[in-house]
Amino acid sequence: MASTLRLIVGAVGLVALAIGFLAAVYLTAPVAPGPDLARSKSTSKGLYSLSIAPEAGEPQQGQMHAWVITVKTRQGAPVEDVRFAVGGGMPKHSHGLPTNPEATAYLGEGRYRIEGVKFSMPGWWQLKFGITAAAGADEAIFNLVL
Ligand SMILES: [Cu+2]
Repeated sequence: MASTLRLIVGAVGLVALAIGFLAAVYLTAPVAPGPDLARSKSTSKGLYSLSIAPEAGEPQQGQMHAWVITVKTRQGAPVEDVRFAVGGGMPKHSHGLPTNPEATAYLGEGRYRIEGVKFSMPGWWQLKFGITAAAGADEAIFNLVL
């Protein structure tokens, strides 16, 4: 009888140890870093500061929609006469955008409308903006998760 009790206490102790070990592993495991979802950032060479916003609510999967991108100098002055190259895709799927978005209008104050954006599936997308203006050519990548 005493030996059975010792066995049970031992088994319970082992289970507790295992749970403690798993909890320690789980709690100290590094959290997988998600993509940076900032919608305002400097271009890679620091020539411009960009911010993007969907023109009419958050984009839905499969829906053609437009973004407004604001281009400012490092000092914060609106940038006019920008030439854009818009690209992107899904980095985890190795495919590009299903459409060819374009800047279609200058809205003033450094703001431009980018039309023809479509995210055809859920997941992690990137929008890449090549910016060419008086200060030179630069680019930035924005991450979006649908
Ligand atoms: Cu995909």
